[in-house]
Formats: sequence, C-alpha cells, structure tokens
Amino acid sequence: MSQVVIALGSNVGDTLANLKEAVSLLEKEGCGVLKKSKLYQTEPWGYVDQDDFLNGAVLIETDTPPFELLDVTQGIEKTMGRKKLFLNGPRNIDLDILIYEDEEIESDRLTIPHPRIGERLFVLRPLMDIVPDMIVPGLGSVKELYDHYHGEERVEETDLTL
Ligand code: PH2
Ligand code: MG
Ligand code: MG
Repeated sequence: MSQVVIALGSNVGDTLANLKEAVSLLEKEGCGVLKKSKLYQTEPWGYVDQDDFLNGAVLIETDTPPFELLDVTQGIEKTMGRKKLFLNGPRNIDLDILIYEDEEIESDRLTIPHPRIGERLFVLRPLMDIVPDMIVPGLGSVKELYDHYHGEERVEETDLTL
C-alpha cells in the first residue's frame, strides 16, 4: 500500500457536497481514507475574478499506481460533471495528487510532488492538519514549507467537515 496526499477544491455549486462526494467516490475506487483535513475558505489564486474556494486535503492509502490514480481522479472529476473551463478558473471539483510516497514524476500528464505546494497556502494549510511531518520529495517537510511561506493569501478555517 502506498500513502498518497490528494488536495480537494471547489468553488462552483454546493462546494461542501462536492468535496464530500469526491471523497466518497475515492473510497469507492478502493482508496482508504486515513486522514481528512479541516476545510478552508480561500481566496482564488491565479485568476481572481471568481468566487472563493473551499479547500481541503486527504491522506489515503492505495495500491493503485500513480498514473492509474490520475485516471481515477480524472474519472471522478468527469463523473461529477466537471467541464474544462480555463486554467485556474472556476470548477465544481478539482482533485490534485500532491504527494505519492517518495515518488518524483515529471511528465506531460502528471507532476509529483505538485511543484508549487510551497507557494500556496490553500494547499499548505490543509496539509499541516494531516501530514505536518511528511517529507515532500525534493522540497523538505510540510512543516518546513509552511514555516517558509511568506505570502499573504486569505485562508480562513471553517467549521465544515469532510
Ligand atoms: N485551484 C486552482 C486555481 N486557484 N485558488 C484557490 N484558492 N483554491 C484552489 O483550489 C484553486 C485556486 C486551480 O486548480
Ligand atoms: Mg488544482
Ligand atoms: Mg487539477
């Protein structure tokens, strides 16, 4: 079994229901959910003229190898009716494989670990809830990345739960 961290985001429709549905579809696909982060209301990063996101992350264990897991996450996005809009634009569901054990993969389809983990508080903050001591291959521990973060993104803890 491999341990994998997946980031979840939504800013269209019933965002909480969307994140919950995505997690339950991951479970149906054989991913065991070991930890769930708190959920955060976050300002949109990259393209600002859109609603706030609801972001979180889960730690799962799975036997599915990285590229097949990408097929799974993209299949879930498709099942949930995600439309291809534009880069960094609004979306009802986004599932990003952030960390896959100690794998370092760079291909057109998939880059692991996610190259900008350390620059995005909407990613780092949920990771601090579930895997503060995890080493992000090539980058250091989650806690180190969090301590070095010097941006000013608005990320507010909510009392919503996955
Ligand atoms: N996802 C993006 C682009 N911008 N901003 C926030 N706050 N949260 C996201 O999940 C997010 C984003 C592209 O996937
Ligand atoms: Mg994303
Ligand atoms: Mg994505």
